[in-house]
Amino acid sequence: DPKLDPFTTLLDLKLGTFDPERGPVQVRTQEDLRGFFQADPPRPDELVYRVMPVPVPTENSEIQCSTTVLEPGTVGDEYYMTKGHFHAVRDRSEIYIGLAGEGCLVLATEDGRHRVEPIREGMVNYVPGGWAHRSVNVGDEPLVFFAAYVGDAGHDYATIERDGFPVLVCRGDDGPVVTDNPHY
Ligand code: S6P
Ligand code: ZN
Repeated sequence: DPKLDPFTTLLDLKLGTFDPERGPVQVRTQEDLRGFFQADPPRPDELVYRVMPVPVPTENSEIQCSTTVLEPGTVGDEYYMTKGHFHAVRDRSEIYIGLAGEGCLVLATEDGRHRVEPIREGMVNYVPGGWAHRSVNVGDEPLVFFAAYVGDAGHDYATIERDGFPVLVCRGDDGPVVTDNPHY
């Protein structure tokens, strides 16, 4: 017998909000990102991003989805970004769809390969299993994207907190600059 009943929610394609909301909104402040940015947070209480979830059972047979709204800003030279994670079950994949703003998706494998892909309205990013992923807001407006991923993927933040990503995305005089992470 099916485990779930069908449901429908309305996604605001500009704001990334769901109506009705399906689950508790996750809020991440500068303080929550201490240790992920190179610099200490200058304004610990300031909002960096929110995740709006559509919770379903965390099983391989389901598809989780959520939207992320990442504010514009910097800590030191680094643009506001998500913590970033590997999926706890390493081979689980994910799809992002850009809804608003201007962003970068930084991806890395455990053996240190990396890629930087654009996130923009209408762009579909494929995140294959085995690639850690972090989104970065390189624009002046909120970066909004929709994500769908395998239900039992889970999140491994500890590896990123310890090692970081191979590259940093920083504000330069003529826009974003991708540099090697000296602490990786
Ligand atoms: C989940 C997916 C996104 C992120 C969200 C926040 O697999 O990749 O929904 O959870 O963008 O980023 P993070 O790294 O704090 O989970
Ligand atoms: Zn993910």
